[in-house]
Amino acid sequence: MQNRLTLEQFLNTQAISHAEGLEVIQGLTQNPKTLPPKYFYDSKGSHLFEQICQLPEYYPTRTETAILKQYASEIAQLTGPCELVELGSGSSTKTRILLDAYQKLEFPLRYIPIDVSAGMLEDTAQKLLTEYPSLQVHALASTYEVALTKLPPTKMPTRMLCFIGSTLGNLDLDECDRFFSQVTDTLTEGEYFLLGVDLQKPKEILEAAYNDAQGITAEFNLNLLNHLNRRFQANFDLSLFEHWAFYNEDARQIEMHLRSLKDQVIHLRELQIEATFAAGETLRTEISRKFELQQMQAYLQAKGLKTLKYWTDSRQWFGLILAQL
Ligand code: AVI
Repeated sequence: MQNRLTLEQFLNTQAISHAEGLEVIQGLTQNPKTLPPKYFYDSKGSHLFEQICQLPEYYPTRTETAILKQYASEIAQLTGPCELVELGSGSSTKTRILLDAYQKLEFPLRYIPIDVSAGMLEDTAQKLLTEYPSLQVHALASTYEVALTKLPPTKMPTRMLCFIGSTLGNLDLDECDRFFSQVTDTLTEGEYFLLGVDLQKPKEILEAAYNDAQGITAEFNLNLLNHLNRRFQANFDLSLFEHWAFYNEDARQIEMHLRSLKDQVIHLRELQIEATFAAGETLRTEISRKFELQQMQAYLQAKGLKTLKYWTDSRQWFGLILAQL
């Protein structure tokens, strides 16, 4: 089994990269305070996210899964034999639907999962190798930006870069533009891009999805502070912050924040800084943009990615787009 798995690490697990240090210093000292959502995903955060995906209120995973189940074989037929590269692969649950479809057509299976959680990546890769006896896995423990510069040479006739789960929604417009420049620089002409996007819908449904009754999303949000405590030797007290998520209708995005319950000063020893929070002040930890299918296709087109086909569910809550460079 060993020679069917390659695992490469491109993460700074011990040393804190200069860029990350600066990012955190800037994010915690500016007004308003913000941090990128990648800080959710330590090992506990990755597991909490898996739990979120099962919540009754969190419709995106269930809806995208149903679309994939219905159309995976059509996707496989459209691309033909194809190497699957997945950004933010997590437990690869939805990817199995694609792998099944390619396997059913007797296409060779090669999968390049990319995730910042090295533990989750390795566990998942081992499980997949047992489940798919002919599968080859080349896993990259990495951020997207680095991974796209480190992709192994293709061993198949073509590649499909999968960015499902509406993770695109967690990037702001500038980040999105930079991301697509990197994607189109990485893919060669004729290669595919599979994109899953969460669509606009009534505010009540959106807000319920990010304020679940069991409080798992709140735990996920607060766990970011634990991650910072460990990573940067900080002293955040989780009981002195609360989860706050709402739909910003003008920006068409869910915003997740952590709100300080009192005036407090946080020390981040590793970065040699103090972050001052006033009572009620918030740290924005995530945006989750909600899209419109037509607009997204036009956006992709402007970036050089032509939509071959798109699919949605009966309520039009989620969209899946297959595009080609
Ligand atoms: C990973 N990402 C697409 C999720 C989302 O819905 O934006 C992250 C998440 N945050 C809270 N719940 C789920």
